[in-house]
Amino acid sequence: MTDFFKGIPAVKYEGTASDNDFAFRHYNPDEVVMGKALKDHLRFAAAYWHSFAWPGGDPFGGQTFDRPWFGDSMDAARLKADVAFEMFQILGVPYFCFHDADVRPEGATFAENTKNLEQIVDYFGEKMDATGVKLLWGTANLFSHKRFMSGAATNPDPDVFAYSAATIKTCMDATMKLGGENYVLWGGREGYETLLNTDMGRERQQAGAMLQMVVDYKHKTGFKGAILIEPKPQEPTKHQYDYDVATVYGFLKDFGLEGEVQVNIEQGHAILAGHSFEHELALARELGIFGSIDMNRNDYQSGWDTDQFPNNVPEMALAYYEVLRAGGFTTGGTNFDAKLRRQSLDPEDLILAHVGGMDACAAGLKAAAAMLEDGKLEAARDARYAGWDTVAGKALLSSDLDSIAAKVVADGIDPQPRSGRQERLENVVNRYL
Ligand code: XUL
Ligand code: CO
Repeated sequence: MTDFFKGIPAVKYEGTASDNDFAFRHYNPDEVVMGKALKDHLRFAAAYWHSFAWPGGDPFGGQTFDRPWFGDSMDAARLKADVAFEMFQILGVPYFCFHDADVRPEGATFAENTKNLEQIVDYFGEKMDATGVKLLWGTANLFSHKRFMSGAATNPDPDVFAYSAATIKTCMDATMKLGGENYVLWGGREGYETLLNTDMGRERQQAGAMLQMVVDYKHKTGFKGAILIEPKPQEPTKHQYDYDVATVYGFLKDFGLEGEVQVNIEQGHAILAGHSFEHELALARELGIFGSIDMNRNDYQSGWDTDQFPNNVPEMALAYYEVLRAGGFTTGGTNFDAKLRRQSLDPEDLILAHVGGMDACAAGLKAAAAMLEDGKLEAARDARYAGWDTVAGKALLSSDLDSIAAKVVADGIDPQPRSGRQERLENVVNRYL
């Protein structure tokens, strides 16, 4: 045991009447909702990078957090792992997620990086066995080191493509060794700063070739997890290629990989793309590529990726409504890709941030389940489209313009506007919150 979280008890469910800051009010892991325990619906994961690797900097100032594991040694990496697993246990999160660079010191060479990663993976393996905490997904950080400043797969320099491919292999190996349920690809700097120096056609082909290699490696190794792309429209580059769910789907179709790769949708990225989170979730579901979610929230005033812990229950409810309509998670889960504010210095801030986020998600999911089970919204949706379930409605979609024109004249078709009843439906939603 380290003493980092000294005095902080394991967080338990105490219900809405509780006055204890270190208790869940809504997240009762074993409570059954729609035939499934809440913990199995939500599949919470903590993100290693924000909670343990981020020093608290922003564009105007550097490190604010003073953590005993900051430093570039294997000892520091092991201490970081000790504290991380203590947090997972205090919170009762069943999963975690990591990038290679979050968990191991940067070596002088690629081989040294790989050795450092393998050592820490073994250390994780022991801790996972001892605690029962599992890996939701692993990924490669192909964006922080300066070698990736012009991209990874989409770099103009083939050596960077090679270095990136080799790094992805080591990270997929690490993920598989730890029984990870997904492997994520967020295109950190796969985009451009200016078209004046960018060959977009080439870069797109390079990204397609890399993704094909990832899929080939999955099949070659027998990895059972899902390969997930995480869309984001901008930041760090001015224009990221994996802009949003629709763009990623177009890319997957182009390379024939739409049956192989799904998406990890992040709340804040959806907002940056000018969408709602629920829009991105619903579209992924309709396209058959829904995989997992990164849960956080952006400050709507700031226009950048603030990665705050979620606390807006009405938004969570609409998001989990779409997750439930997708049939819930299979390999995916709810990863807190969220960080503290840089003034939140204390160990307890880290715990309470997660407690609030987990509770907001649980409250949202329960509201979403009640909305779905009561069926009012779905009944209204079905009624709105009922005409398409008639014989005449169905026949239209396989007809032709000549026949339809003749039918409109013969039947005297004269459509009458009908209310979309939006306010009524919004009022219905509010009754569950
Ligand atoms: C960046 C982001 C990443 C990915 C994993 O905005 O969301 O942390 O989730 O690389
Ligand atoms: Co993310």
